[in-house]
Amino acid sequence: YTGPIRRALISVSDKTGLIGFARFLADAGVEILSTGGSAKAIAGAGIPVKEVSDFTGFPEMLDGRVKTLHPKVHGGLLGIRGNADHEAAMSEHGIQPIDLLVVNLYPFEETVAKGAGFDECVENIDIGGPAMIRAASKNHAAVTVVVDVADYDVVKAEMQANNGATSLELRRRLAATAYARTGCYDAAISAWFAGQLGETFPRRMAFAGELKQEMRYGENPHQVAALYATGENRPGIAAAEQLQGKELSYNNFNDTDAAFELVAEFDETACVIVKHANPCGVALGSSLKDAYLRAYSCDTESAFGGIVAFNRTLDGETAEELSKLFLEVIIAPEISDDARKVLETKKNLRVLRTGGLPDTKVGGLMVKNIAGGLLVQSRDNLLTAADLKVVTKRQPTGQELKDMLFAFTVGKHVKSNAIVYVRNQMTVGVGAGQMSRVNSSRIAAFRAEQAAKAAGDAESWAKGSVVSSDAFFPFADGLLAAAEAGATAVIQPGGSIRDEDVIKAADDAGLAMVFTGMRHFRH
Ligand code: 93A
Repeated sequence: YTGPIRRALISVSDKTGLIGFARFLADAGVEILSTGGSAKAIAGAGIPVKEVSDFTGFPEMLDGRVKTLHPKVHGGLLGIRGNADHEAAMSEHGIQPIDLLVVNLYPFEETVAKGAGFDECVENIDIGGPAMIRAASKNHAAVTVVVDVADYDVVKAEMQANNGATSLELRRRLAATAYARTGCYDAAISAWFAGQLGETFPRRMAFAGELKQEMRYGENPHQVAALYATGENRPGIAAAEQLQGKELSYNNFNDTDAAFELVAEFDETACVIVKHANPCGVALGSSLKDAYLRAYSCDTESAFGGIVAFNRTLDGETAEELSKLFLEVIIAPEISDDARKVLETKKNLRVLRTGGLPDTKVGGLMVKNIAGGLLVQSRDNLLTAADLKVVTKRQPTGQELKDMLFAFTVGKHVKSNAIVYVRNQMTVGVGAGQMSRVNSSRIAAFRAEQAAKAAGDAESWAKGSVVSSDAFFPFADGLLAAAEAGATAVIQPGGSIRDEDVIKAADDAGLAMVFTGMRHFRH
């Protein structure tokens, strides 16, 4: 049977749009069955409705845990239309077909998100709803299933255009959506449960996400791409509000994430400029404008077409400076009205506000695809500050120590091998993504010379700087390259079998060096 919809079962927690849709169905001559709260809302609007308990002849019971779990409901959803055996069994048992199922589930995800206790979360695990959704979807040859308020309109439009019937194509599409919904629902429940048990790696893991945006292309034009929001309660790029500009591209999302996660590491006023997911300038400043200008001066060449992130409200005077450069994205917790006015004239420039800064210390898992699997690890959410060990004869000065911690923090966000030169709370040279540490050192030193040149200074900005390495120096050469460039102090994890050689080289060169005991590879 694929004729007009004659009987619908409606059971919804989110009652948005319910009355309008129910009225449309009633006017189309559809008999409406419904559960307690939904039935009450429908009847309250003066629309004819039959309680499911009247339909099944069985009361809702056990505090609503058993409402729709009845053969008259599931038989009505599952019986194959036009199958003689099924139809005989249905009529023998007084089972009437249900052609349309409208269900949205108990708000389990929202209950967890609002921090509810264990029992309340458990009580919000919907059983009857998913059972009906899965039954109706299996029988999509005849049954239309709606799990999303946003789909009321397409069903209505098809019924109107089609004498009250829906097309097989739409029913299949809705069934696919419905299984995705129950899949994500169970993924959320299982993730929550694993968390309650303290299990980081349960035997099976499902990842739930909601399509937020399809992009014109991926990392390259021949790749397709989309953003799925995980619903994590974390201010950041996926949940940011875009105030102006072109749609964000895949690379924009990736780079902006890198920039914002780094700038959020600092308590002081800071600015980060990112290109190709690596910071090309990071600085603290006496003001936001000062931070930006200092970050920019680190590498004026690479900053062109870059992503700029701030950890303070973007103000007008900083926006004036930003508007002098071609940029792809600006992101900040808040954007002041003055700044908005200044940036408005740049139609293509993407401006994002996140409403806050993420807690960079928070835990959680990170996922990366490999052939045939997913690599999962905890976030690199730690940074040693208390545990520094001075290993050289010379103690670092207070300023060196401050700069070393700044450099090591930046280094955590630079692709390995990562070498970062810092002077006075700003990067002066970044060496990223090289296969040999000594080459990263050379590149960083070269960048410090270029920065000096661009500023009209005779002496490399590496002079009097400190240098950070994301992993230990396996040989003295990387360290010697830094000393040669003019660095006076070194921060690195330590732990090489040649640590003694490296320490001796540092002592010979008069450097101060601290070991953090913690490595920060990033690939
Ligand atoms: O507790 S349940 O798992 N048991 C059921 O038999 C059942 N049937 C529908 N929850 C059940 N539902 C859910 O009730 C629906 O998925 C919907 O979210 C909610 C609607 O309840 P009401 O109409 O009373 O507001």
